[in-house]
Order: sequence, then C-alpha cells, then structure tokens
Amino acid sequence: MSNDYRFSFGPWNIHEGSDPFGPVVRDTIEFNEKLKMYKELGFDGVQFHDDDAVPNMNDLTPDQMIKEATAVRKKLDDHGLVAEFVAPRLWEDPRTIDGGYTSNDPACRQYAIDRSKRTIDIAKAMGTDLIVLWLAREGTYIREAKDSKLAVERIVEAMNAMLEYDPNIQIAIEAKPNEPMDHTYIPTTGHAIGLGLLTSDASRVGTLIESAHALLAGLDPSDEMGYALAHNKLWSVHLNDQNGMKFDQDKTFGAANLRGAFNQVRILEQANYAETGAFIGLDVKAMRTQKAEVATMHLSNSRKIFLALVEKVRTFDKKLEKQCIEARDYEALELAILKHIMGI
Ligand code: XUL
Ligand code: MN
Repeated sequence: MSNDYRFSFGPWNIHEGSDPFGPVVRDTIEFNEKLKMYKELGFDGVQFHDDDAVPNMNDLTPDQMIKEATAVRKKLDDHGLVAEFVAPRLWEDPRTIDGGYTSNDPACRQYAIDRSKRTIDIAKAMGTDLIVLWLAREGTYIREAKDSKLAVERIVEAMNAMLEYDPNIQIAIEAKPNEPMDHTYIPTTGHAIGLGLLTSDASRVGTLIESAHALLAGLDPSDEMGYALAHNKLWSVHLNDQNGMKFDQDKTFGAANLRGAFNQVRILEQANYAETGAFIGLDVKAMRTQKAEVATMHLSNSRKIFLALVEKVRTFDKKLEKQCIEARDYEALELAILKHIMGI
C-alpha cells in the first residue's frame, strides 16, 4: 500500500554544507552525479529552480535555453525520472535585491516577469506544467519601504502575465512568513489561496506547503495542509521539520516533532493525497557536520520516516479513536496515539 506515494527532491537538497557563518565542508556533486542518486534513494521526481536546469539561462537566447532544457529532460528520461516543477529563482540576481514582482523599480519588476516567462519555457521543455513560486524577497525589511496593498496587486499582475503566457501552467505558491525578509506579503496558505482568487484564473493557482514554513508562521503544518486540501489546492508539499522559531532549518522529516509529522501524514492519508498523483517533496538539508559519504541520509531517512508513519496512521485503532471522540475523552486519545507512535 505504502508504495503508492511518489517522492521528489531538488538538487539543492544535496548540499556542500556552507551556512552564513562558514564555507563549504563537502565537495560539490555535479548535477549528473546527483541524478544517478535519485532512484537509489527511492525518489522518482526532480524539483528544479529554472537555473538548476539551465545554469547560464540569462546568457542564452530563448531557443538555446529551450535546447538545454530539452537535453535535461532527456537525461531525466534516461534515469527514469520526471521533472515535478520548475521555480523561478528570483532572489539572487542583482535586479531582485529588493524583490522581483514587488520591487519599487519598474525595470526590476519587468525583469522578474520576463524571467518567470523563461521559467515557463523551461518547464514546458522539461514536460511539466507546474510552476512553484517561493516569493522569497516579496516583502520588506521595514514596513515603510513598500506599499503592502500595491505589492499584492503587483504580485497578481505578475501571476496574470504568467497565466496568460501559457494556458496550461498551474502555479503553486510556497508561502513562507520570513527569511530572507523580515516579513513577506504571502506568509501562509490562506494568503496564497486568497491571492489566487485575485488572479485572472484562480483555478490554476494552488499551493505547495512546506512544514518548516508553516511552523515559522506559528501554525500547524497539518492544519495548513487540511485547509489547502479543503480547497483542492494542495499540489505539492515540502516535508521537513523545524525546531522552534529560528532560521529555516529544513531538518529531516519528523526529527524535531514526530507527532507533528504523524499528523501531516494523517491528513494526507485521510484526503487520499497519493491518489491525486501529486508528489511528496522532501525539502531537507544535511547537517553541516555530515561527512560526504553519508550526506544523502537526510533524504532517504525522511522518506523512510514518512513511510513508517503511513503504516502508523493506517494501523491506528480507528474504533478506539471513534470511541474516544464520541466520549470527548481526548486524554485517552492522546495517550493511545503516543503509545502507538512509540510502539508500546
Ligand atoms: C526556501 C525554500 C526554497 C523553495 C524552493 O525556504 O524552501 O528552497 O523550496 O525555491
Ligand atoms: Mn521549500
């Protein structure tokens, strides 16, 4: 039963270990080498930023860029892999220092929209219609720097340009409340779904929910997922974990809060997420201390924990659950859940 889930991750999830306070601690693994690891680790889908697929995309003509993306698709085919989504990387270019779609500079806003159209070209060439928007710098360090109403309107304008550019693409917003910004304009799932309603085609705007991002917003990831599922708008997930309100940690799924992880799996199971064909993406990061030869364990471990929790969810005594709920005895239900997760 449990093999009905399909798993994905991005090349950035195999990482050299640098952080804001220190340099790399592991050698770079070439993209082609990473591709060989996917199946071995139990993964079928590859998540991309546009320049993960075509690193020099800003220097290429549209035709050259599409040619390179098509070659990447061929490599994926050779490994039995598929591209799950492509996301415009709008936070590294000098023109996106103060955001892309919400920059105060019209030339920078135009760059962000043009770049997003190139992302769509790459996605099409790689055989996917799913575009993920992590609105990294669409926010402020100080409130007075931008107009928050206008900023939302500008994000909508950019999304409309994308939706009009290709009639088949679907945009999944990956909400995150902070980092790198003090505050972002689309911090939660509710904001993302509301934003979709302002666009020219709300039916093509959904969400990708990341566990750590929900936790950084002070919210429960499983309830965020339930909210999106109620709208039929959970189109991907970035499962991981987060130990309290600090920098985005991207820890192994379940490593900080196993019960929280159980509840994320539970809501996905209850909503038959696997049947939608959407992937279980794992946006996890190896600890900096990890030696090169074991620097992919966070990925296979997260997958193993997910599948173990699927079994836990499926084997929980539903009769007991019903009885406890009917009797409003949530203490008994809580103990039963904890004992079941602990295997005692
Ligand atoms: C940022 C984050 C990104 C997105 C992809 O916190 O999670 O890696 O998942 O752009
Ligand atoms: Mn993510």
